[in-house]
Amino acid sequence: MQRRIRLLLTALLALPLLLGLGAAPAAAADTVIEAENAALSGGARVETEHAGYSGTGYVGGLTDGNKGSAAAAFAVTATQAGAHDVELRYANGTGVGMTLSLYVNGAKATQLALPATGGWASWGAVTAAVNLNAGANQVAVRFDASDSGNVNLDRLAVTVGDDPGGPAAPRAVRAPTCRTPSTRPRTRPRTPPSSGPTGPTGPCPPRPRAAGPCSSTPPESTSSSR
Ligand SMILES: [Ca+2]
Repeated sequence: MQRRIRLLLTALLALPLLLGLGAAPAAAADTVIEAENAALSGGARVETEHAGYSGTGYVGGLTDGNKGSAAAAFAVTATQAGAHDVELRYANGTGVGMTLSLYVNGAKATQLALPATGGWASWGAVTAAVNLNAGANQVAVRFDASDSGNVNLDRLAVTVGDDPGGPAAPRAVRAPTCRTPSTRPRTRPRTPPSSGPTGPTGPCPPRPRAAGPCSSTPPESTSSSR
């Protein structure tokens, strides 16, 4: 009998996994925009020379000759305002770390550090946390004069992230605590009560009355629960 119960419990525990409801999946990007579909300017251009890109190509042209002008602007629609993670997939075959600048709605958000990826057909990704407006936003990757550039851009993925800069998340409401015992030393031992709460802390013990937990009001005359 015990074995059957154990088997039943095992089956019940495995059911969500079988249905794909188990561990939370890795956060899927809310929006993925291929760089080749972004608005390109300043010499940035669509290329397909190096393999491994997603979509139909990648954006090149972020070369020294276009320093200070090359840019790819992505139209990002956010379902909610606040913090988002922006992941840029890129290739840096120069062998050294490079940088580009990330702009959100025209304001510089951060300078992206883009480590070498080991080759032009090897792609890596960096993630930056930015705040987006609800609705339409422009997220732009620019080769500023202060950047070293010289990388290729494959795509941008945007995911709703934690919200360090936004309004504080509501704090969990603490469970009501039961009556606090007096801290005064007792002069004589107390006869244990026949019923009712005795523990100094922890969740409220079940009470037979209809009144809510830890209610300080006297119970109603009716003793039946509603
Ligand atoms: Ca691409």
